[in-house]
Amino acid sequence: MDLTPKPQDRFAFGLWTIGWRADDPFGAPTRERLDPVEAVNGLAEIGAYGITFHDDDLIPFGTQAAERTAIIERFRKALAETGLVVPTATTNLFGHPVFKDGALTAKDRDVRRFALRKVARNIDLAAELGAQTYVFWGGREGSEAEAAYDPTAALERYREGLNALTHYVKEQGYQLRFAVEPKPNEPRGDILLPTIGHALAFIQTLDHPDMVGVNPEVGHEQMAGLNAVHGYAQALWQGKLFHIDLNGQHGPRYDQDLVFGHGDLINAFFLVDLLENGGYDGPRHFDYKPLRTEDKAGVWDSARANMRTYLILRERARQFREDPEVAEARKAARLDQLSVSTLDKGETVTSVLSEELDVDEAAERGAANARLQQLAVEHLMGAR
Ligand code: ASC
Ligand code: MN
Ligand code: MN
Ligand code: MN
Repeated sequence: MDLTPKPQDRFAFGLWTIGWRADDPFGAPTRERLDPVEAVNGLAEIGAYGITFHDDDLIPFGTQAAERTAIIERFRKALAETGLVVPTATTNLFGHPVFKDGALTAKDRDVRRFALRKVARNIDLAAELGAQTYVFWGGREGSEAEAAYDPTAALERYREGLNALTHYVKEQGYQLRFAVEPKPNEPRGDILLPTIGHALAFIQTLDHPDMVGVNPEVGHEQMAGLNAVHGYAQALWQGKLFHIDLNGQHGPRYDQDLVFGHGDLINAFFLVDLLENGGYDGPRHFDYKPLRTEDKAGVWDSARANMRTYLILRERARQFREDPEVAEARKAARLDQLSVSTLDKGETVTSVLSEELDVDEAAERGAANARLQQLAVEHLMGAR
């Protein structure tokens, strides 16, 4: 099995992932800041094709203009030297205390106007660096105190903000699409657009719904107790899976951001199967956090681990689909029938009114699901 990542695999990492200093609510950072140029070089070395960033990951909040230009030039030079690309960028609208009660949906109107400027400025940079997708993760867009909140008004402000920013992108002539990233909670007690489904419904209310899709994160759906594969599948089916965050999570608890596959491995297997066979052609972007226990070597081990897991699962999924016993079990489970329309062309409900079914006989038919699932698990385990 060839586990060497290639540029055509389109593996990408956030600068904030390998660069995470591992500070948590209970403890100080355990690692030094990672220089963005070192990040670019390191990612190129391990076979990634892309790097993504929040504005503040690259250019610390409050950096003056001359210094900002110098940082960008240094970064750009490293990209040119390594061939690494920036497929995606995003805005940090959660770190600075000014965003403690929201950004695009803050009750404080001055903060909302500041947030718009912060996004627009980084959109300019993203476009300059050739990004195709711009992500919106509304970490602080939410509440803990219901009495001090108005979710309807907040949704209206979220809509206004995203509309204004799509207008801005069009005015500037950029080729950027937006991707909204759902998350149910953390850092807020409750976050707006908590799941893929909420985000998909919200997007349809925007001025330019065609420009806006989703950027689901495996762990975020699992925090909501949902099946991530089904959420990604619905987004893909609706033409809205613009971008993805891959990582690992163990059920509904704090956002673990584990290495891809280090959480629910069975769900990860079926997710790779979906992405590889369902027509997703965007970057395979990892949004994970190297464990707080790790030193620099451990950080790079964990970065490689994400790609290795993906490549192994891709190969296992391929073998699963090529196994003749699986093909036969899929047929026995009537998976092929699910792809056949219920009514023939030209038929209406009236057409079936006179039909009869022996319901006792039909109710007795086994669905043959268990055998197929075990075949999948055995392929996943490398037992076949
Ligand atoms: C993002 C994104 C997240 C958060 C988180 C920040 O842009 O996709 O999940 O920010 O990684 O720590
Ligand atoms: Mn997360
Ligand atoms: Mn994410
Ligand atoms: Mn994250």
